[in-house]
Amino acid sequence: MPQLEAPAAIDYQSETYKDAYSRINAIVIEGEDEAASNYVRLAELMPTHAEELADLAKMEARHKKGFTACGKNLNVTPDMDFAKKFFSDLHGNFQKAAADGNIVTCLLIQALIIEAFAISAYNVYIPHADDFARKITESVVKDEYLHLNFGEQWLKANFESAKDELERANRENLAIVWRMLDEVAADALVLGMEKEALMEDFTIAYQEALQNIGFTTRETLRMLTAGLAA
Ligand code: Y39
Ligand code: FE
Ligand code: FE
Repeated sequence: MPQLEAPAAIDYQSETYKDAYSRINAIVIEGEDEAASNYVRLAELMPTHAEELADLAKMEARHKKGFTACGKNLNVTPDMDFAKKFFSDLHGNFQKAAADGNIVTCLLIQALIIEAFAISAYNVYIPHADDFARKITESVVKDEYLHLNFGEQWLKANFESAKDELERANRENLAIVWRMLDEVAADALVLGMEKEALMEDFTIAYQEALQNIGFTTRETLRMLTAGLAA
């Protein structure tokens, strides 16, 4: 299969770049906004971790501000309607799990899947970003590792009781991420981000998180393929 290659030099003011940025920037702004509310919701569901979760929510709100500034800096208006649709399935699943008090599913969706998605996207973006956005994204991605770590630690401590729900939630949500990646691949490429790299970095971050929680390599491989086949 022929590989699409990212262009060597990027013109950040070209109409093509700004058009793609209007959707990717919106996705990131909306993602950070939903992440902030997801951690506020988790704080309600996990009273013994409320303070730490409130801190994570504050970080997400700060990330949203940073990325909003990145769009303004390029004179781009983010397409927020597109971004809301982009996240609607994952967001709906999070809200349903929260309403049912399924903390494990909430953590899998926000703290593992969405954080691993953010970590992969930001790391792939950084080498291709404009100077202003690069500095912001570099500081944001450090926080995202803390968020992933919060989910890992709690799920590791509760692994035996969480295991079945994790496998089910993985089956129900991982395929959504692959579809989201498909939907954004063409715009991401305009920003210098290749789909293969995004998939690879996401898989590495997510699989490593599952192993840190207590799944064996064999189990994580099965979980990743279950998501692909769904
Ligand atoms: O925890 C977080 O801060 C995550 C909400 C942010 C998600 C960002 C999602 C980035 C996807 C960008 C897709 C570009 C290929
Ligand atoms: Fe964030
Ligand atoms: Fe985060």
